[in-house]
Amino acid sequence: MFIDRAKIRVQGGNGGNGVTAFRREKFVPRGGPSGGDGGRGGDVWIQADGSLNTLLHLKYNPLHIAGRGMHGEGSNRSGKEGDDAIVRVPVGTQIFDPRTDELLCDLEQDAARWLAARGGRGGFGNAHFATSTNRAPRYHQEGSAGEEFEFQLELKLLADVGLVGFPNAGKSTFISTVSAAHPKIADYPFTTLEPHLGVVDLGDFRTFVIADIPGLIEGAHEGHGLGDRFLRHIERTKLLLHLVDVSSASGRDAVSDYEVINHELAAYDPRLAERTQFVVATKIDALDEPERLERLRERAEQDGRQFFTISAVANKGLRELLHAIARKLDELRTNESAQATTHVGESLLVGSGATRF
Ligand SMILES: Nc1nc2c(ncn2[C@@H]2O[C@H](COP(=O)(O)OP(=O)(O)OP(=O)(O)O)[C@@H](O)[C@H]2O)c(=O)[nH]1
Ligand SMILES: [Mg+2]
Repeated sequence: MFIDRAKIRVQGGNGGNGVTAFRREKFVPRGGPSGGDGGRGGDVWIQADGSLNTLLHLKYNPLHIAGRGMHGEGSNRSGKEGDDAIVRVPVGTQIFDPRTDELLCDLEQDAARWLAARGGRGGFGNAHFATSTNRAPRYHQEGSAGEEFEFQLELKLLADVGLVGFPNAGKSTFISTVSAAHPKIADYPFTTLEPHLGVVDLGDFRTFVIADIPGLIEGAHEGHGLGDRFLRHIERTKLLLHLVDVSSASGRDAVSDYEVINHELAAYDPRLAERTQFVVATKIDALDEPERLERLRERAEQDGRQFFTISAVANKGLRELLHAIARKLDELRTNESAQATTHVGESLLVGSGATRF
């Protein structure tokens, strides 16, 4: 089962207590204070793990407590530190404060980690308190409690390319042909009930990640079909592949399908509707009315969108499409970094303008 929201409670380990003790040895009549310090409690970390893709494991296991520090002992022995607890989450998990909905951290990289709760300090033993005027203190300090918090976790999968389209458009067939992902495929709507990621490898270190999500239908933004909540998993993609079934067997109108999906994208988030979109006519091996294809091509061109035709089953048009995706991603990435540089440049300009005054 795929779960993309979970609430967890984290608790740093309590610090160990210091201890009051005195040296007792033969021939040492009045041994000094020798009570050691308590150990620190362990911390709780939330850490991204590339091998996970759901928050399911946290749904039924919401409490995470780090190890407590051991108490200090005689002979100036400090207590052992508590072990850290590590809460593993998929890459792309965001951590929110459930009281304010503030985003606290976005774990976008594998192995990135965030300190969620600090362990308590260990208490000092009596040896710590010995001074020239008080050589035999008979007190020690208790350890302090670890921090305790609740966090809301939300997974937004990280992919370069998102697949959108009606149920049965051929999204899962496409991703399973071009990557190692194996979502279920069948000739009924809503076969895919959860998102899947697939890595496409074009060789020469050119790889990108595609996300397949459940199909959308008219009114998805009002909860029709499976609703539009899975769109959050393509929010962070750079490019959308809009798959439209143009085969006559579909019994659907390709142009109206195309418009409905774009309408749903806009209703979910206008920025998603503006994202670079390739329009991809699918199942062209089963195309027996070419005008269906041509009408869709014209409609896509009207919107200034690149148009492709494929058949995942007959392996037609896939290579061209994949290479076009790789080129587009390169271009989008270059633009992004160029924009970042102008930003720096602009702020410098503003700075120098101000000093002229
Ligand atoms: N003839 C033909 N059939 C295809 C092609 N691609 C997919 N299909 C068939 O179309 C049906 C639906 O394919 P899926 O890949 O499950 O479609 P989907 O878009 O993932 O559907 P949902 O998961 O329900 O949203 C299946 O019966 C596939 O075999 C194709 O290129 N040619
Ligand atoms: Mg599917």
